[in-house]
Amino acid sequence: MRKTLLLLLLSCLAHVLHAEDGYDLWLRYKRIDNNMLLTSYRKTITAIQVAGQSPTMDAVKKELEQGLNGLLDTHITVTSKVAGNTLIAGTREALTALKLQDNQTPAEGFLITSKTIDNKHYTIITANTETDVLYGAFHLLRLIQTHQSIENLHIISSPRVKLRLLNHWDNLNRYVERGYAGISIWNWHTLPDYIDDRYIDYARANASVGINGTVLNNVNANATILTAPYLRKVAALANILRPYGIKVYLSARFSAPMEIGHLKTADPLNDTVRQWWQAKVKEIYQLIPDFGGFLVKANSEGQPGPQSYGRSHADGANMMADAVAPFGGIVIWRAFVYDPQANDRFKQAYAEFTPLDGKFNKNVLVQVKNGPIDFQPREPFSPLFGAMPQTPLMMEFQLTQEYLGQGTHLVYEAPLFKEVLDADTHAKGPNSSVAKVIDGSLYEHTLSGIAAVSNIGNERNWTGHLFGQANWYALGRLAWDYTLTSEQIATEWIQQTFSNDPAVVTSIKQIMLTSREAVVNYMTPLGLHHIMGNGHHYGPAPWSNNAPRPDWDPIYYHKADAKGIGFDRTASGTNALQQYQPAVRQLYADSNTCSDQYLLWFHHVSWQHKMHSGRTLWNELCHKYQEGVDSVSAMQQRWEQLKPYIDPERFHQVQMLLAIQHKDAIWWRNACLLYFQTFSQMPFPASYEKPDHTLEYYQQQHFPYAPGN
Ligand code: BDP
Repeated sequence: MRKTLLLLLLSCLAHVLHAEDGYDLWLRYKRIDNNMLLTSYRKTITAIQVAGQSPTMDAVKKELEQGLNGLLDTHITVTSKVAGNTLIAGTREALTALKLQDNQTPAEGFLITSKTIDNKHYTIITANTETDVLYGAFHLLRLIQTHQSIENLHIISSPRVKLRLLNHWDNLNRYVERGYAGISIWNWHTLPDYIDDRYIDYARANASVGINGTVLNNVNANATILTAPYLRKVAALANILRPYGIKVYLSARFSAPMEIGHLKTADPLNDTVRQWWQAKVKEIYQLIPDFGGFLVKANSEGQPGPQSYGRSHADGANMMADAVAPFGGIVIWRAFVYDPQANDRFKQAYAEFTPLDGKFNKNVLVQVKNGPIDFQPREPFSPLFGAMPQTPLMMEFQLTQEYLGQGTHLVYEAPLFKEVLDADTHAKGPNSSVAKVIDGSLYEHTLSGIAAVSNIGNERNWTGHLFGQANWYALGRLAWDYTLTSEQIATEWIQQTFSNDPAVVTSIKQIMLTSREAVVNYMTPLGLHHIMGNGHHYGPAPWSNNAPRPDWDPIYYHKADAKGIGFDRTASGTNALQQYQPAVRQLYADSNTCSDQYLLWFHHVSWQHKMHSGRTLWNELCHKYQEGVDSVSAMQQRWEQLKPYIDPERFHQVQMLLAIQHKDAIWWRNACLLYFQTFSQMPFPASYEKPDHTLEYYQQQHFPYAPGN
């Protein structure tokens, strides 16, 4: 009781001093609130020495100073003399000059080690590159933020994946497609002259989790970004991000040679077109010598592409790859394609891309969404993973929660990412996980990458929902090391963002770790998918049947009728299952053995079908929807109990959003079940709360101004 009161008092005091608005993300650097640890940290590090001078080493010094001054509540000495109890950071080369080099420095990544020389204690961060030293500095700060001992360190950490990228879907007018956190952080109007502090803090946050590249603009690209005035703006951002090891990439519109180059064609095999791209690329590299390359969405959802000229995706990608190759650039070509004529959208990307395996240039990666449809709450892994051995495939995840409750639902996505990365493709026998395809190890590719559609906007706390920050954080951590568990990542994030109090950590972790299954259950349980509202994708609309294309309509996906529900993708249906290896196919092929999670992804199942639980499918569906709602109630209750331990601003914000999430979960449950009941004609089980509105009521809800559309 006394402890609670004291905590309350302390938290009030902290509030007066500095309102917590979430801007500082996981880099809050608050004074260590454990005196024993604080004393030990202060003893271990009394000074810092940063070897070498450069914009990156200046960033290392600034971050260590800011971090240690805050965490140790001290004024850390910056020294140039080697004295005891010093934290020394520098590249291997710089430390050789100090006679401190260590031959365990990894080729990529960093080494943090404690050393005693002449009875003096040193903590040394070293690496081959300055950026890797910066990653090491952030790692050391993380150790302190998460209350770990730093007296006797020997840490070697190397990234598993080379390209760790954010994809901004930001338009030049600052509107963010599928963005729920305000408008774009890139203020194109005031660039290149005005440099918002936010750009620097964005760079710090990314570097702190190892993100090393960013695609600044929407894949539905506007060619204007490739004009000279905009390239100068891009160059200004590249200059800010460079010291933090972040390369800039651009989404390129395939028809740019026509739109801004005034050519008659964008045919990738036309010489004038090729010359246009070569000149454009030269212009870019003159401004941005370390420009990363292009991301391209082509012949997808109305975007221009090589197929308009009878050419293949490989022809298009290679033409651009040829242009960037002399400068060390790459092309990331998206595999997100589907055709309204096809009988199953699931099969499309595989059908179009597998025949092109081996036809892409060396500096092309094909970027594949995690699942075959589109970032749904749960999808089986895309069958392309493991099916293009000669092509480096890059993972595309979505941080912005287009299909996961958008800006108002708390959904921790690491379990979703892990589920996909850990899935076994069986492409080269067992243990051929998607992660091994992605990191290049399965087929010995040197290029490898993970990208995620950003959830960042200009809202004060960056991501709109405070817990969206955890997804950004998790993306970086997993791209660096996908063997980390969702729980480890959540723990770190909570400790840095909220508190190291074990009770607080356990409780928030519980909320986070149950949140993904909750959203699956209250939106699309048992393998349902794509049953949200058309266009804006907000809320349930399983009845929707009038989109401009059949494959944008929910009825295309759930196929509910008097007999049952679900999409038959077995041999008796579209046979999409054929695209997987036999061992994977076997997991899903039989509706009696297929796991509940994927049942309606692959089978049209009778309402009376007996589930593993012993319930009928109909009752199981009701049960799952109810379970989803109940999970959100449990999340709310847990959050309420955290009130004394969390600053009032962030507590209240999350509290209000959880209330919306609860309301929305009930809405999803009721709307979906009332609609599916028109087919099943079966009663709701007794345990299920009766809907408070009619189906017609739900069908009449319209959201013309839902954000992000
Ligand atoms: C869909 C989004 C759409 C994107 C598209 C894409 O609804 O806004 O443009 O993906 O990834 O999920 O290109």
